[in-house]
Amino acid sequence: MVKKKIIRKKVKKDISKKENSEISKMIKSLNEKQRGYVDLKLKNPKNGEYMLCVFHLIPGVKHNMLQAACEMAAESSTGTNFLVKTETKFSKEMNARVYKLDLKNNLVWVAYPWRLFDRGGNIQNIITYVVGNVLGMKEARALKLLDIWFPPTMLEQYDGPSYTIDDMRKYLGVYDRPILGTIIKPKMGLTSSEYAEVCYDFWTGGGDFVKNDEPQANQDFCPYDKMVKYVKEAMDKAVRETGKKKVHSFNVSASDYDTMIERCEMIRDAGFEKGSYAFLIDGITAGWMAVQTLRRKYPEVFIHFHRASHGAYTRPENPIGFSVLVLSKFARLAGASGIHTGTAGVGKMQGSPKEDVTAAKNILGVKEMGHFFEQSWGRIPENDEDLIRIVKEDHAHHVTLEDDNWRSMKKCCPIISGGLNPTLLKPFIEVMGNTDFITTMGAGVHAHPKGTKKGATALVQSCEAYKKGISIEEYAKTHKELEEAIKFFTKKKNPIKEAEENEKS
Ligand code: CAP
Ligand code: MG
Ligand code: MG
Repeated sequence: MVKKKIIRKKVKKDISKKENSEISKMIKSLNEKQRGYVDLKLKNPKNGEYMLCVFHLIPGVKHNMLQAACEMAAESSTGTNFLVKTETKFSKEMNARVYKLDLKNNLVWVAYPWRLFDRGGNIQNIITYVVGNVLGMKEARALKLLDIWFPPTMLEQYDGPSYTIDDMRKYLGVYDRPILGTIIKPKMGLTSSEYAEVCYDFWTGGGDFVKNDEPQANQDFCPYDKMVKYVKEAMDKAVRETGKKKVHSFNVSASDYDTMIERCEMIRDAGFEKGSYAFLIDGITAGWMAVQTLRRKYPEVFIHFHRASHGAYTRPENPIGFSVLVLSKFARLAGASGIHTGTAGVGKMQGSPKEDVTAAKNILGVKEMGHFFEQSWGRIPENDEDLIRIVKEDHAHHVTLEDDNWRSMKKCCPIISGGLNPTLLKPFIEVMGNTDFITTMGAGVHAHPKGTKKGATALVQSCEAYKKGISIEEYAKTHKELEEAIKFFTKKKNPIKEAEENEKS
């Protein structure tokens, strides 16, 4: 055994020696401009000055790995394709710098002075830098931002979530289980009253939470104001009949700011009590400005980030873009109360436990390991007077550390959806490892042989079975709706095996 260890150690040492000599050759190949964007001896990148990124990078034909990395660091911070005469001593201090390389795995670590970014906490600005022009650069055949790390002083500039799943749990009186939700289906085409009918059926079947689907807006066959009105009536009726609080997440995405706000105000004027409604925003297509506007204008509302179109950046087979983890971390920074993080391949969407569960855990926890960085979302080091002074003096939009020395960004909850059904709830919880999420099942409820109400009841029963530690098959013997769901939805293959096979493929 010991012999094997020594050999392994020796092999590792030889590889790093070989890698180091390759890197020193690459350093010599850099032109004057590129040399301004590398510092492989950067002391303590986590000193609080830098936001750190890890990219997967495959260089274009004309560049070696380090040259391509420096070109990418330049274009994503202060530079362009030539060294300009207008550079100053200070502007060079704002250069992003490549500080680590892993040639074997095509990985590049880049430190961004976070003073580069728009003060007051602007996510759109950061994304425009680090996954903006660079995604179109010839110097990179593959460029994907895999993980990102924010220093405590930078975190202080960002809102983070305000109304969280904990507040929703208090409102609903739902604690030790996922919040059980649905998306009304068909995705589009119901009239406002038909839409509200389906909400009523789900809520009286035992469900907690209903969301609009991502394309819901002000279609002529389902006018927004009527949809809001009828949903309110349906909710009031369901609350009366069940004695349980209910929540509806309204899609407020719109063509422009005023229309988005008009929709938010329409919902609030319809008489929904605080906690009974959430604002859903198509964060990728409506944009980060919309997400942050909702967070800042409505801190007492659950901001629900739907991520339609994210696949263009995040699908594992895409060589260009960013990971689900990165998207989810940005959503927490922006102040989304919850974001869809995927079903780890258990549902219908492409995904994997490694990708989706890592993202889900990183937006829930106060300190979590990502793909490369351990991100603490909390406590500024009390012993670091300088950092605290800078933060206090900073003219950011909100003063921090004024009267408390504990400052943790609140949790952003995973919203788990996409091809799930009652037979997949337990398998997903086992992959996830906790029940601190909202699950929304569309077809998984409305395709139930006996319709929405029974579909909701089957979902509730599958959750009851999980809580009792009984298999759904066993529980179905005395719970008809679940029995019918199992018959209808059961896939031949085990969903976990399928997820693992997906991951390998
Ligand atoms: C789910 C869904 C959601 C997806 C989005 C849909 O419906 O409404 O938009 O969950 O994917 O339109 O597909 P089903 P993700 O439950 O009928 O699949 O959650 O991965 O962002
Ligand atoms: Mg949808
Ligand atoms: Mg999903």
